Amino acid sequence: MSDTVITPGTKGRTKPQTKTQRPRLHKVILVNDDFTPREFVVVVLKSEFRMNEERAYAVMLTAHRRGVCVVAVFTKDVAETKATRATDLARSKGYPLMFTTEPEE
Ligand code: TYC
Repeated sequence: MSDTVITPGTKGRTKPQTKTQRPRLHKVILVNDDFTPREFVVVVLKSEFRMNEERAYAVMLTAHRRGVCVVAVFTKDVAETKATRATDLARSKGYPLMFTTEPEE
């Protein structure tokens, strides 16, 4: 699919106007739960989202306190793949930790 939209030229113009549309970005959201250990959340954020310890801890704590935290934004495919990988990793260790995605406004 092309990201370039050709709009019809208006009267008197010879050149059509072109508008380049950036792909809409999607947020990956970390959801709090009562069971996943804090340390494990930090491990997942570091391994799947390439965060350092300090950043991963801050994101984990925000989700813990507020219920959710935006981890990062990506194109739709990348956001969904990363959210699925991170959630599957938690599931493979028996934790209910969840990552979701939603389009940015
Ligand atoms: N609330 C969890 C606990 O107290 C830790 C946690 C933080 C879990 C963030 C999920 O997204 C999360 N063990």
